[in-house]
Amino acid sequence: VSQSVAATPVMNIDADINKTVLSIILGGGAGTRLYPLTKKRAKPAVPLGANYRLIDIPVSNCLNSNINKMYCLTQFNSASLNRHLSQAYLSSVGGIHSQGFVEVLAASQSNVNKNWFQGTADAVRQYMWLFEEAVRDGVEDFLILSGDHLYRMDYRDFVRKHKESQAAITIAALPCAEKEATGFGLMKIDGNGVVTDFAEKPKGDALKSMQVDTSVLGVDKETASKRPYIASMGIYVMQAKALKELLLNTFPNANDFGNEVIPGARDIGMKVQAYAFQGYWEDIGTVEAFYNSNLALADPATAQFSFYDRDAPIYTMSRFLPPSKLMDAEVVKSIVGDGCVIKPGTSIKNSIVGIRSLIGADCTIEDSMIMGADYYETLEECEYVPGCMPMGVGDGSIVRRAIIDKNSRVGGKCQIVNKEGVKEANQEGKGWVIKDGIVVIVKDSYIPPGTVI
Ligand code: ADQ
Ligand code: ADP
Repeated sequence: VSQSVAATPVMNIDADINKTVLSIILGGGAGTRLYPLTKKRAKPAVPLGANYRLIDIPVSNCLNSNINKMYCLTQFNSASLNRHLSQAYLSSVGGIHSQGFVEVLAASQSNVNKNWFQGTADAVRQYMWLFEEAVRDGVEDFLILSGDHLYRMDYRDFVRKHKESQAAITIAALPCAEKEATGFGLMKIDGNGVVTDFAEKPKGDALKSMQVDTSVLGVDKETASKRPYIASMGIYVMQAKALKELLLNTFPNANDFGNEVIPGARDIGMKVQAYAFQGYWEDIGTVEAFYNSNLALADPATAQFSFYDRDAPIYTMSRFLPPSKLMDAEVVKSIVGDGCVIKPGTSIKNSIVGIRSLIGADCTIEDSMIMGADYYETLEECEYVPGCMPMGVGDGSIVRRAIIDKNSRVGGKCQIVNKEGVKEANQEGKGWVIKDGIVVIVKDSYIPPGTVI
């Protein structure tokens, strides 16, 4: 919209969004659900879709929505997360004119409380003193996001609806099926979209009682009958002054948004509004959901999220890697990241092969996510490793239904296939864990040649 056109109030909200909205990304608690992917890194740094990291999703959504002030709250600081954010985004958000930033705030850095964050609301409370500085500079609303969601959303519409309804809190919502409903915060809303009832992860009768006709969200009758619950996406716009009041005065001991602050706000008569989101959205915060969503990206029949979007690209670090080299390999329904080398005779199906992956000759990789490596090794470095095994997958290995985390060395003629078909196992000492039947090779592990898992 050109500056000379008289702006309506609605356009002002959009134009000013980079001054009036501060985004707060909840970057992960104890990190148990995605463990062992979070063993050596903060959750937002977990690799996604061959070239990306989880944090790229909310940060890109913010940038594409003209929001350039972002804090990411994590339990601990991670070199890779800070490096990734500064290298990927500083040039686009920083600078004297844009005054934007993407910064990691770790629990122990707080000057108020040296404890770990006790939950999502507690994490925001511990940094309220810093967010208040943004409020003094003109921020009116906080956009609270999660670090482990896969979706594309224009937050401008979300913020605009929030402003128009003058709600204290607006919750992004979508219709959801009975099977998943118990894992979410569920709502009932009136004809104006005002939340009249909110229950966090209810079970049994309490769950049943949250059933509604979700056609109020604008979906067709058939979808409404298959998805009879209104689920919170855990994504909120909150008035800065309302949130301060809630966290510091009304509920000073509340640790969680979903369990305590949101139902509490409604109970004390604050206006809590639902915002109907149309489109694909997935919480990928468990190993199984993470694995399934990654693999789904590679298959056009199942892919619901596209990285190929001209108007709303997903950004990441520019690594200046060479193109991938495939030497007489068969690659079917797979995504191969930058800088990989795949040797002859290897077959890759339904898989994600991440940056700098080295895959030996005559390997079979199926239904797997190989995350790749953070750097290329030199021959000297490799000599310190027993058997001089390079990072990557050695010749003649079979990998099926597995996640191989970064910088791991899987020797030649290994079988990473969950041979005994177990659901859960923990062999961290040996460098692997099985979760939901998926073998996860822990980051930096060494799996000797011939190992069968
Ligand atoms: P959950 O995702 O189960 O439900 P929670 O575990 O509180 O809620 O996590 C929300 C987000 O905050 C996640 O991205 C998580 O990693 C992060 N987080 C958790 N603890 C944190 C901490 N101490 N510090 C920093 N970040 C932390 C929520 C809502 C539900 C909603 C679902 C949708 O409570 O109502 O339906 O999200 O997925
Ligand atoms: P993450 O949080 O993903 O575990 P780290 O914070 O441990 O990542 O750092 C990974 C980064 O460390 C890589 O980008 C790489 O530059 C560097 N790195 C780690 N180990 C080595 C090594 N042996 N040689 C060179 N660089 C390394």
